[in-house]
Amino acid sequence: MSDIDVKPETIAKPKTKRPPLHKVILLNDDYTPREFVVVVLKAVFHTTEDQAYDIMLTAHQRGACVVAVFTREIAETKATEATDLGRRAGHPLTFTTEPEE
Ligand code: TYC
Repeated sequence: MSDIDVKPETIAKPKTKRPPLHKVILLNDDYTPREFVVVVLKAVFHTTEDQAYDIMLTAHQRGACVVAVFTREIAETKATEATDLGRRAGHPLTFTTEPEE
């Protein structure tokens, strides 16, 4: 065994800190057709039909549903893209983002 004393603070820490994650949240509204919400979830978030239906139904029944989590920029881009698909079709469909605790 070596007599050299290596203090913990002199040992380099691997820099593996992950970036903070942000939730994309689907908000319910009274006007967007259910099937349109499912189409948008599949197109933007690459869910299956069944996953999209479950997410849509949760938002419909509870007012909102977390769709997925991403790094901030990806979450914001996807929320904007999904909201814009609704706007272009004349629907009030809205996706927001918030940092994960
Ligand atoms: N509530 C809408 C309706 O009854 C359907 C809907 C579900 C809209 C989820 C938005 O995030 C939503 N047509």
